[in-house]
Amino acid sequence: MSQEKTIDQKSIWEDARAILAKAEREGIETVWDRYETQTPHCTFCELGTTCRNCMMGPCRINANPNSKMKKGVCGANEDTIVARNFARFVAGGSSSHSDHGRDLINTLSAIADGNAPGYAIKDEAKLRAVAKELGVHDANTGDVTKVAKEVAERCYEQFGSKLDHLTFAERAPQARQDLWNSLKMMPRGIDREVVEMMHRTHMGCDNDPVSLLIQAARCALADGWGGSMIGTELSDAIFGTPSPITSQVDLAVLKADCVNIMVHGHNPVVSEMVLAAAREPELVERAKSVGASGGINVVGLCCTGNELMMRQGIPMAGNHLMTELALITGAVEAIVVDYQCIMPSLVHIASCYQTQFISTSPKGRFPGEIHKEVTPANAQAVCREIVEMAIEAFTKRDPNRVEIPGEPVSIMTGFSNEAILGALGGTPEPLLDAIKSGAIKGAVGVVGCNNPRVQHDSSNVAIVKELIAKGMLVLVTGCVTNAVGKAGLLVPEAAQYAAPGLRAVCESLGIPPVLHVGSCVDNSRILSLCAALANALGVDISDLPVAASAPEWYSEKAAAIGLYAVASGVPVHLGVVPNITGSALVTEVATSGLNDVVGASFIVEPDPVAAAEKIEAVIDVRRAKLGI
Ligand code: XCC
Ligand code: SF4
Repeated sequence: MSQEKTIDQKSIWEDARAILAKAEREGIETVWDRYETQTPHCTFCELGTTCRNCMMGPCRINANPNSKMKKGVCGANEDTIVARNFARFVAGGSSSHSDHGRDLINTLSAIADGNAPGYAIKDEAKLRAVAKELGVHDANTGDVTKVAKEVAERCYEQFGSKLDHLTFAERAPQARQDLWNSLKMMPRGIDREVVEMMHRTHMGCDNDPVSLLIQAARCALADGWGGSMIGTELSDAIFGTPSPITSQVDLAVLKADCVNIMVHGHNPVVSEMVLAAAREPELVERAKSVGASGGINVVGLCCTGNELMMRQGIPMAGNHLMTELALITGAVEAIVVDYQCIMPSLVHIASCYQTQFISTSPKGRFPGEIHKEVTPANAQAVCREIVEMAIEAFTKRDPNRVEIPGEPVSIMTGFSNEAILGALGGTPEPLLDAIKSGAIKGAVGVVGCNNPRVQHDSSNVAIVKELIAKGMLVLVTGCVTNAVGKAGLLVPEAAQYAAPGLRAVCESLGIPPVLHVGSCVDNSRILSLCAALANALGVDISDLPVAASAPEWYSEKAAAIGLYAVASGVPVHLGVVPNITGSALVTEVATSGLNDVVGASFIVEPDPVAAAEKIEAVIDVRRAKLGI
């Protein structure tokens, strides 16, 4: 039997605990309640040894010597089944990031066609730089709309079957590219790698666990160096490349005297336009006229929140496990969503209040929603309409049911690679010098989600504190951002918690020891930075004193990120055990065998303090090999 967790065991945060108490009082079910009813989980599924890939099954494997269930009906054993399941899981994640990237291409193309009113190319220099990389003729001097159209065409091509490698993979050091080619791991086309993954995992195709894992890595690389990288680069071109800016996190960024609009999901194409509409003076006046004296307050959740925060300084109300709680404050007029990580439970919770749940993408539909499809052509008008609906909802708010706990916490954000290198004088050399001298021991990307298996944000915060105390510069994305922001680690003053060398570097530059580099697709920024550092040093990424960590991950996308990082030569810590342990072979390959193949592997360790030590150990070995 699972044990009911106390409120304090559910989350480390006061704002979360206050609203969890409100949820109990108001009889509203949350993700933690449902987690409890679902546990203990099915052991076969946790081990990864269930297969539903055909109608001779479903099959379950029990590898125990006394068991008769050692093979599925078709004869597949636990190694094949575990590898197939993990591979499909990764394909799901790669698809999500990449299909998001595709929406940016559609938007860029529509801008070039003059069919996207309200959108623009805010960073022409970035567009031209990307155009040059993609081999666009006249990238530097051509007419900007023509260049934009060409960039869109080249990006669409990255999804197809005609290329032998993705263009952005050329950013990786030559040694890494050669390795990918020799392993048949070089990503060719983004859609192609996903389709091939689904094909290979059909009954009676690829049954070799190692071969399956190599294709899974190729599929993940197509995400990191393809779909996600396109998403990041085109978002920068359209909405501007982030530069340092201050903002706030915590539920307290909701304001009692405002029409509160929350954007949730992933794609800035929707959230940027909601923000633009919310800033229209006429709509602000209308909000005031219905009694919202503070006007309109747009706040973010999850990754689209990260996108708006990085570029516009828009505050974030919370991360994954805060999404339900944010609605239970009773202070939200509209939650506007696109896709990914949007719990369907939000529709019901919204219906308990004045909150309008508005979906905007045909790819993200929710029974009980209000659906307002947003396209590049209609976004301006539809987002205006959405803001009007929120203003109307304010008139139905019950002030007696509003509770906004806590205080906003200040943070610094906007650390794109351009901004990081810019702060250092435009080249990677000063950063490399700080790493060589040991002032900075290494760099660790701490990324990913929340998961009700783990006390909310406990591991996210603990591991980052440990790492900076060990002298690691930490880069954060996604839902970890909110965790470390609330912990006070995203401000320059947090340098006091860092090891002396790192502290001195941060103080001289006026930067935090933990840099917010964006949303989850923006993990591609970390890949590009690693590539730039490795190229400047004349080594491979697998030689760099770098690592990554996903302390509280839950999603298929996180698995894709983890695998593309490992396949790029970055060791990855996972704080939640993946469902692969039913195969000794797959577990061995993931946690050690991959080292001999790609120069990095997974470190599975639920305890954050032990995990930080293991990450440090890997980085120490790399430093010793480099002779620094
Ligand atoms: Fe989702 Fe991107 Fe995870 Fe957060 S970090 S729970 S994937 S929103 Ni992307
Ligand atoms: Fe069972 Fe094989 Fe079908 Fe999977 S593919 S369900 S193991 S028969």
